[in-house]
Amino acid sequence: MTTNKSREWFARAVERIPGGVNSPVRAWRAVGGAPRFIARAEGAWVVDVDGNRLIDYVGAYGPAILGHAHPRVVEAVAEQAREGFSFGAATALEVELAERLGAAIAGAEKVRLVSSGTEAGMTALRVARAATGRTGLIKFDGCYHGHSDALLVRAGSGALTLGVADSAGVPEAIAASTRVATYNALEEVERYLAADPRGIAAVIIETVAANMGVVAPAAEFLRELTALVHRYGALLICDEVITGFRLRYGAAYELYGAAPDLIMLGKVIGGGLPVGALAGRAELMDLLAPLGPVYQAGTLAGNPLAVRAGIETLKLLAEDGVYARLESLGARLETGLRAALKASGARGCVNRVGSLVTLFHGVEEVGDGRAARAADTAAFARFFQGMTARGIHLAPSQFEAMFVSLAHTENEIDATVAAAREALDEARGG
Ligand code: HOZ
Repeated sequence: MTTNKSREWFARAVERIPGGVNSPVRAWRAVGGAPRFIARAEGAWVVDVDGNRLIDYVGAYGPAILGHAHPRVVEAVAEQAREGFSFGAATALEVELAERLGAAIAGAEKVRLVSSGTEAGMTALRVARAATGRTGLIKFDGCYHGHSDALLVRAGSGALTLGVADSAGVPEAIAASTRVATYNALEEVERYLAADPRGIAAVIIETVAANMGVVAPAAEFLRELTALVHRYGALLICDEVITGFRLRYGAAYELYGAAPDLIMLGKVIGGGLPVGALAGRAELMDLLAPLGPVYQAGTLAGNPLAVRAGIETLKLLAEDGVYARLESLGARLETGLRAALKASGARGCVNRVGSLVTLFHGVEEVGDGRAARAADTAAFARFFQGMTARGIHLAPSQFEAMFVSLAHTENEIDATVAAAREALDEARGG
């Protein structure tokens, strides 16, 4: 498959855009070569500027749960565009989305719409600090909550892929307020809390980690974490930017017995347009301006096009059988990838929760950030090249999930598994 045009565009891109990309996760530095430039996408497929069609598992890093350009979402956005793009004023649409989120998520008594998951995280932390009068934060190694200063410590996603998990430019004093615990290790959280019982404002966690590859919370971990955090008067923030409305209609934390005070949302709730949200208990959310003293704002917050796309997406996700279908497609991919690993004799393991899947190379089991970092990234790079050559579009990192959508069919999953089998054989020199 020729990729000349992608390479030409990349050569132009690097002249004007740092690294040629507008988000580091899109770079191919960890796998080698020039990134594919995507011209369009439909259903489970993306088409690059050279005209190659590929089965897509990037899924826009999460939003594309219906597949790309679902006709009903396209129509809703087009209809809204004719009414105007942005007003800088309150709209009925924002109320409708906030009501839908509130009805679907226990604990989302009030909702503030923002434009990205990063803003949701930054605001969550500010509210938590204002509410508790404390500054300390505990996060988990390998979890990623956007790129605000305090949260870019031992971060996952592109920061992990590119080896900049502790970003330059974050003031030492801010980074020092963040403690990092091992995902699934309750005793480490307890140690931090006991060492500074009145200093920790919040503990923030991805309900299911999906920015160090997919790592599920251990049984009872989130329930026990909730009790522990509250015992010390701190707040629990569940980051549901990836998992919200992906693993069930609502927040995933309800599957695991957690009871957060604040909830971060994004991705699916914007249907592929820029939307994030902070939700939570009313008395905390009412600390936000204009009611309270915590300032947060955004020219495009609650943007009508984005909110309309989100509402239409949620309506489609509320239909019967949606999450059973995603579970069944995810399970088929998991089983197929496991069989491909076994048949090729390659070392690795497959982690899956619902429609989030990761094949870790070179390791037998991954349950936390340290185990994820032990994965064989060189083997992943070879696998990635084999998959892209066979028409399978993966994120260019061992540490990003594969996102299965409702537009994928059994045929596409099976073709992916067949490609994986060949790519694994090839990567081992078979
Ligand atoms: N959480 C996303 C990927 N894991 C972020 C996407 C991005 O940084 O562009």
